Amino acid sequence: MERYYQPEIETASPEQIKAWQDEKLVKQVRHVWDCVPYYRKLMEEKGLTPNDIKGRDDLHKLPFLSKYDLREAYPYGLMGAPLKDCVRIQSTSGTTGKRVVAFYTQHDIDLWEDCCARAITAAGGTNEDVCQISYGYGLFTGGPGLNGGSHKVGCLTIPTSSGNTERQIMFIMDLSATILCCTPSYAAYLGETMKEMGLTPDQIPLKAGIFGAEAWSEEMRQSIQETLGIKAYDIYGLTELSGPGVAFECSAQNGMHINEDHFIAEIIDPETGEVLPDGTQGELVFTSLDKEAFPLLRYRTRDVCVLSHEKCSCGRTHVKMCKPRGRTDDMLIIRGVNVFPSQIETVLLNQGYPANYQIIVDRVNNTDTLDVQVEMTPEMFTDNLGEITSRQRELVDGLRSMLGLTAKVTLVAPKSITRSEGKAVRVIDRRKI
Ligand code: DLL
Repeated sequence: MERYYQPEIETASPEQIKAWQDEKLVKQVRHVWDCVPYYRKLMEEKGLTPNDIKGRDDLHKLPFLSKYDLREAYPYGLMGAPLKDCVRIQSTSGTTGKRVVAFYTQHDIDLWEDCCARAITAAGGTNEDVCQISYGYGLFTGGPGLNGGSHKVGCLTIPTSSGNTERQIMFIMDLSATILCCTPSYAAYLGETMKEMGLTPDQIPLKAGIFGAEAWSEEMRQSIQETLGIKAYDIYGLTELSGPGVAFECSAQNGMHINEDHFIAEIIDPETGEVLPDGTQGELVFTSLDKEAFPLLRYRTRDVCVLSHEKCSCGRTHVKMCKPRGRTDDMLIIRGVNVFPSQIETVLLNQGYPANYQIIVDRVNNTDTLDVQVEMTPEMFTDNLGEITSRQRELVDGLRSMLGLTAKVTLVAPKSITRSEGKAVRVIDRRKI
């Protein structure tokens, strides 16, 4: 039986959801106009006033916000509530320039934790569960967000934070943790370590995992599910909008429901800004409807995604987003070909390799080079050169048919690629240096 944390919201009719969004958007635009001079100016430049926005159908008229604006307005310029009403900041590192700093009132934290509680409940969590949170705590939103959600569901919460793998495993085993929350790359590492310790899936008490904060393929899901003997659920979010829980997966495990009572999602053409129809791939844009302290309208995430309004078997009615296929700024252009790291991961895992790899891009004699370093599993490890060469050739062929590019593949010894405890660093692009 499917369980919901807030059934009346999560299974509301599309008409009801639209009515909520219409009403909240009108209020939010007024709030931003009154409290955020930075955005008011952007609206004025387009000749808009709050009266032009009568509901969701007018959303496309509003100007976009992007990381550029966050940097311009850093730190307080996009704040929508007086400092005295704000109780928290969270922050994430950007690849360039200033860190992103987001603000929260107590109301904002409450709604954020509700979203995380919905995600935990969708993964089967109840107050009978022991939920270990191995996302980082601190400025990163993963730990604090899921911690709050876990409390709301009533789980016994273990706030281990990330790192100290031995202690993580000790707590999972000693306290019989049933739900694990961490990045998928760290879940894979925990699984690998437990396997080496001789633990079989049936000896591991975990039943579900809530993994996100970075891209991970379906193949990686299968592999984590098998090693840990769990169901692995995806969770999506970003600091600018609150953190984890903007969208989460349900029992159908094929896309994440976006919490549409709090966020309106759009897919746009990243080049032209034009709104694209359902089922078309493009850049994901979010409007937050209830945030008081950091009320972003039409925020461009740079995540490449597809939305679907197809009916879901879990009974939830909120729109689903697919696993992000990469970021517009993650996409590598190698010899003119668009390459997402997730495509490379799919080929590797399909051929039985673990998700421990690194992609090194360089430019030699004015030509881009793509070098994929892949770890062998202990079972594959051999000093038979012929065997290694033939394995490498198989991977080169697989990558060529996926990407239309010839890559150099180097097989490396098990455990030789550094493991991450948070978001994994998969790509080293030396062309920028
Ligand atoms: O990563 C929030 C989070 C914490 C989400 C824990 C899920 C679990 P940021 O550090 O601001 O916030 O990074 C946000 O991470 O724009 C995506 O590019 C990426 N991302 C987040 N979740 C997923 C996911 C947190 N499930 C950025 N799949 C986003 C793929 C994800 N990418």
